Amino acid sequence: MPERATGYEPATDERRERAVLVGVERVGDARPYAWDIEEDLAELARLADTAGLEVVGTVTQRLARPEAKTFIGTGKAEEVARLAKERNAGVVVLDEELTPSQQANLERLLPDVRVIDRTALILDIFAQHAVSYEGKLQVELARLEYQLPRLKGMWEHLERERLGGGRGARFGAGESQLETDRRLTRKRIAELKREIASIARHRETQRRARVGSGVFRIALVGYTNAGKSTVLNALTDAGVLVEDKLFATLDATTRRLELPMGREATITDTVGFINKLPHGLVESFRSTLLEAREADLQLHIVDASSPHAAARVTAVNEVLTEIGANERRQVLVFNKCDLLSAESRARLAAAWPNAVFIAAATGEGIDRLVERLAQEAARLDEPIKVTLPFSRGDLVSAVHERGTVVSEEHTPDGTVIIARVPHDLAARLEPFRRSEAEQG
Ligand SMILES: Nc1nc2c(ncn2[C@@H]2O[C@H](COP(=O)(O)OP(=O)(O)OP(=O)(O)O)[C@@H](O)[C@H]2O)c(=O)[nH]1
Ligand SMILES: [Mg+2]
Repeated sequence: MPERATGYEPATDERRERAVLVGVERVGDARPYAWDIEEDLAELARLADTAGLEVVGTVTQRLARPEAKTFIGTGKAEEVARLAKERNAGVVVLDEELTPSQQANLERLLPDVRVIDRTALILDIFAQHAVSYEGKLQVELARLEYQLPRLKGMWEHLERERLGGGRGARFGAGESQLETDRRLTRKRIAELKREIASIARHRETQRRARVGSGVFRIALVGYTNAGKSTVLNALTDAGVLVEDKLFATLDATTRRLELPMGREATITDTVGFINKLPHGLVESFRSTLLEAREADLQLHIVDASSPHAAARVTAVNEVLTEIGANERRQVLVFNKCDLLSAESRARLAAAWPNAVFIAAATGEGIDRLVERLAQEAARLDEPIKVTLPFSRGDLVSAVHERGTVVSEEHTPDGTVIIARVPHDLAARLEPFRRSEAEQG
């Protein structure tokens, strides 16, 4: 099977490979928070940097619709070729997902460089950052799915080199080699899907156990590098990896969290999202993202210092919709507030009145966040109406400590309390419940 998984391998020596970036500005993009081309390119440059490339130039093109055959126009492709040559770049990165034939056609127009797209770049970063067995399988699956329709182009390229570009190269032994490659790739894809499904079933069993326990479940979601892992570390002593790079976290980590009033919660940190997140990755990481879909609460962490915070909130919510996780209750948390001016903070607070403002790195606002989490957990409390005998002062105290008391009355039979309490306490109070009729 060919080793060129996505067409781009990070340089192994100290010298970073030089890359030219190509951004496409969509004319007439009517999305509510359209991304401007500068932001797109700045993000692509960060992706390229994270993947180990050195950005030596950028080219942009305004397009109403991509060219069917080559995505960018042929004139633009010539400009890219000239710049790549001038800057001695070996790679051209296009900020969109190219179809396999567009990629092959562009490579023909740019014979001296390798052409890769945004998807290949993101896939390579994921491959470099995958740590767990499951994460590695998920990334391999996404890469092979990406690679499968591109096998022909890659093979043709190799074969041309080997046979010096003779016409006959397309037929004969090579063709069957291609068929073998495709068959092996399909077989591996099927194996990976089975293995991932089996791990997902195991996780499902653990997850079910948590659902049944009545513990409040929180999922951290958000744009990559927003500070999700830092928030997890600030709330628990999870000690998970925090890094100033994109997609530092790929695996899901779940920790227990004690909330005020004796409420138990779990909080899960997982893979971050990005604008134009490749669909194949979302698919193969579906099981890891399940927690976001089933949690009682999503804590949506936003890098408040980004001038494009609002567009990123939209991008994250789009991915959540894609995985069917858009109906969960969500609290927006603006992080990195230490980097904000007072004016920007006031502006954000006015635009998002229900959001929480914190700086996870300094600990600022973490108490307020915990308080908010407790309030959110309390929303799921059960209403109860009980009569507690005077001998059960312990239960009366528990209701006061852990629940919200609506009314309390001392009667000859005991203390009659109407309150909202966590599920486990409600279960302990079950023997003392009184029906409406009894209460009179
Ligand atoms: N100034 C400042 N930096 C922060 C804050 N919180 C996190 N950071 C930094 O932001 C960067 C990313 O933080 P992470 O916690 O790794 O972000 P993440 O959302 O988990 O990112 P991925 O796992 O890569 O998607 C790190 O360099 C953190 O130190 C904050 O409150 N203030
Ligand atoms: Mg992280």
